[in-house]
Amino acid sequence: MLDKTKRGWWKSAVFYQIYPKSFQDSDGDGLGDLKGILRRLDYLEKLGVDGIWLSPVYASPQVDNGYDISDYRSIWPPFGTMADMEELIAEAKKRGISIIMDLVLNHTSDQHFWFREALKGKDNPYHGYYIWRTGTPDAPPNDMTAVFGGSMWTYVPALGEYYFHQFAPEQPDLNWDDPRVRRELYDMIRFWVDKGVEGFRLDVIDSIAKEPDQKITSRGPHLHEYIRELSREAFREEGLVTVGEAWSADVAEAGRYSDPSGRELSMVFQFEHTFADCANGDKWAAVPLSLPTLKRCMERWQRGLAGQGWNSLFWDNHDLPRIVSRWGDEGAYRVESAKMLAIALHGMQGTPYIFQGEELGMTNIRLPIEEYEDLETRNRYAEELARGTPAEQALSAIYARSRDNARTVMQWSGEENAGFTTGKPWFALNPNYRQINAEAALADPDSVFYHYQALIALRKRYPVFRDGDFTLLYPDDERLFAYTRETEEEALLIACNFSRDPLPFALPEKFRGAKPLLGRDGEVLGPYEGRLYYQKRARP
Ligand code: TEU
Repeated sequence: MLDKTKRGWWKSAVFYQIYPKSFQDSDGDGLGDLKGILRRLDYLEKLGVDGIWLSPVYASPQVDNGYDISDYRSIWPPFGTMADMEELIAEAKKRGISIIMDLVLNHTSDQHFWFREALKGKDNPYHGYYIWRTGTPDAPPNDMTAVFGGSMWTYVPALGEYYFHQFAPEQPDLNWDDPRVRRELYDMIRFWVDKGVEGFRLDVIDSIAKEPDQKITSRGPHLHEYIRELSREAFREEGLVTVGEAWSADVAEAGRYSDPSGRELSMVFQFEHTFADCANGDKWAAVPLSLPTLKRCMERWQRGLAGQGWNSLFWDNHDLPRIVSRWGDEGAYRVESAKMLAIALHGMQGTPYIFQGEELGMTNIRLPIEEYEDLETRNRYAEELARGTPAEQALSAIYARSRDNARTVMQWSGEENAGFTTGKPWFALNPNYRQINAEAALADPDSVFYHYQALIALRKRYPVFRDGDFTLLYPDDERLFAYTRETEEEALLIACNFSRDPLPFALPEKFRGAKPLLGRDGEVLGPYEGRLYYQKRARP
């Protein structure tokens, strides 16, 4: 059992991300909820995870599925009550599972009390909680385009002002330069710490410091000052784990966030690796994966943060397409590729995050365009058509990259609605649920589920997973991702075939005679086969 009062406990931990709306419904309204999560804690305990990153469950109009918060201190009623939240925290803790809440500190919903007040007038005390510029209806302060499309500025005629929003107009950015805003947010975080929450995921934390007039939307000059203050004022307990979402982070910046002496965060989610199959850094411009690009990226992050800071490790989350469909195989080698991808990721140094359904090898979905729910997806499709892109070309980009790929409801069984709800699911259910579901996985000792369970257990058993030095092998090979992790006492060898071709693989000299801890033995890696070798070394 990990001592969660000590800094760094998360270095041997594995976390699980729940997107509450799509995880488990308990009352038949077709929406996942807190009591549903409560019902699935034994499943998560069996998997062996040490914490749950819970995507937002706060009161919200749900324009962006909860990433538009209207009250940080109450629960969105369809998800349940505060008593349900307190019960979930307590029951999870009994199972050695920490609750890690998702904090959206960069912006609120436009329905938040603060913004409703701010709209009342320039002299309202809450007006300064947001970012305003005087202007005329036809001339926004500048031409910045919001993440979900349209201008980053929305005009309020009654005020003769624009307000700034990096995302939807319903998500006005908070003004972190106002110390009152920071104090309000710190107090709110302490409210959740006092309820027993043991960690936080920080939405777009790199954007809290910005200079909109210079078109700077992240990594503004005060960023690390604000994060240090946030940590000092709100994340006081040594054992609180914090992970900041930082799309703009490079290795050096991630080292600043996660350097323990800097007293900022435990780690960040960096996204460089998610562009290894994108043209020009555009997630919608899908191209075949360049494995050497991915490997070099992973090598840079592994070696760049070693001894400095700490890596998060993930393939999937609620914003990303599912990794089996993206870099594995949806067909004959789905299970094999899901296991291989798990080995490739979990063998590295860092804290792994498993997104709901990843442990089952769940896949992407293809829907008629009108059935997509995500505002980013819908806006993207409309924009593409408006600029003359052929519909089928626009749709194929959505099939590959829509965030809705991750938001299909969790596949618990082969029964109606995959056991997710007794009502009508709020969003799509992948028709492959009859073959891909938790019930079938638990009944199959060779399932992806038990493979993840084994990887989680290995991370706790062998210190080399936490401490081992990373060395990339065969960097230019287009199909093989192989690396070692070594300490004086132990060594790992990971060998993953990212292709459907059998791949000759000879053990490196130092591993001669080693037997795989996970995967098969032999001198050929099968299609999408992953292997993990472990070696105890005599001290020199
Ligand atoms: O995501 C930040 C973000 O920018 C992503 O939405 C990303 O840019 C996009 O998915 C790329 O296509 C965080 C949350 O994870 C996301 O769900 C929210 O929509 C967003 O912030 C706003 O809160």
